[in-house]
Amino acid sequence: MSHILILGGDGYLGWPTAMYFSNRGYDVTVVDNYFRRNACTELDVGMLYAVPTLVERAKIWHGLTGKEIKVVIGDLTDPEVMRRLFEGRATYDWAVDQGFAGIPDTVIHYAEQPSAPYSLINYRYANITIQNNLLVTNNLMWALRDFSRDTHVIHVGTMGEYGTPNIDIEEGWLDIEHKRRKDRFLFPRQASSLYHTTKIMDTDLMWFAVRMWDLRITDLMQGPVYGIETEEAQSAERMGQGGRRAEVGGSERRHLRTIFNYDEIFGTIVNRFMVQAVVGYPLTVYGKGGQTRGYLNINDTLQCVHMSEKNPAEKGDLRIFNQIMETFSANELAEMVQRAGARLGYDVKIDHIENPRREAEEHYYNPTYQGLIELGVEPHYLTDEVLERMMRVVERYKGNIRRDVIFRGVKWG
Ligand code: USQ
Repeated sequence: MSHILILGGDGYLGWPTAMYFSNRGYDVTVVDNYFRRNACTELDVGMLYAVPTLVERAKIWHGLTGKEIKVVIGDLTDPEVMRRLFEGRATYDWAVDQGFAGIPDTVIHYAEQPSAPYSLINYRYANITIQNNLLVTNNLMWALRDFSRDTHVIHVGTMGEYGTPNIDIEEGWLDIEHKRRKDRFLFPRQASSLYHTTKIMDTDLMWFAVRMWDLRITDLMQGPVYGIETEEAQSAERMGQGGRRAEVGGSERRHLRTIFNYDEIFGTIVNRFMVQAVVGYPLTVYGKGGQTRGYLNINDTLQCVHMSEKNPAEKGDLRIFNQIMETFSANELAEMVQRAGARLGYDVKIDHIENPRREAEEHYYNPTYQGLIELGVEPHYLTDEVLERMMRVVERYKGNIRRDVIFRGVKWG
């Protein structure tokens, strides 16, 4: 059985990824230091619902499915914590079988501070972002160099590395002809937040490691993700409610849904707009609303990671895919949420507020995103029906939604 190590296994993408692979028969180990939860508490951002700890979630998952997800709680900026995972010295905070899970065949690297606004609150949060993101990536590269050069790394990067250039965005690389000579380079990158800049630096660290040590790495340039339900969380909930495993119970606290943020710091635009629509908060379109990005459903993140795992990069290759399924402007998203809200009986208003970010509000945007489709990914598109379904889930937690965390105005300029 293939062993998958998920760094950042407690996050919005980490936990659904852990269940997804566990459900498909992989041996899964997750590592996390609860950075995201602690930051949410420190900044008092509120979440749509409470989620059990990673250890509790792994126990619930085991109770429902009989499958084991090994859990390590640790800070991967500490090189020893990283290296133990490859040497058989890791201490599991929860595992049925405490034996060494073995050198991972694949590492999925999500263990990063993921918020652009967080990285620009002040110099302290800027430093936390730089320190966490670069040290974790560098520690991983050195652990692979020293213990396992064959392990395939799937790193989740970001489309924001490219910024919004006035030319078409290729998948990671660009062929350049200069003074009649040709070469291939990383596509020019110019991020508009410090967080996104750390992802550029990650790519550089990984590209260096590939050139020096022949590692095999897939870097997924992901756009903003939306969504709340994944197949595993839904079926776990059904099992809990149906009493098939009565000891697990169906109480709201014990569900296996992913962490869901709707605040300005950790919430992404579609998730934020759905929550705003449900509580009658005018949708917070920043500035003119022409900002266009590539978006994808959380279920497509899982598919993309799975397809990348099944078709690993070659040794000595930094393979880059643009991980988006379609593009929308902020205005288009607001109009879609308004229509979906109307179907549920909400009179959704759209506001254009002063943009707290420094970004182009009207720009050319034409990214290529063929590589993952060619590997077999089948996109789920964002439609009014999909939005309506997601908003019905959000509605169930309406009583938890705090209006005061929706907009605080972290200024970037
Ligand atoms: N926006 C609004 N109103 C809001 C929130 C956002 O108009 O209330 C706009 C922003 O100005 C921006 C766009 O929507 O132009 C996307 O913002 P976002 O907060 O959804 O996403 P972003 O800050 O870019 O970051 C998110 C994830 C990050 C990931 C990135 C992919 O937090 O981890 O890397 O999406 S990408 O945007 O392609 O770089």
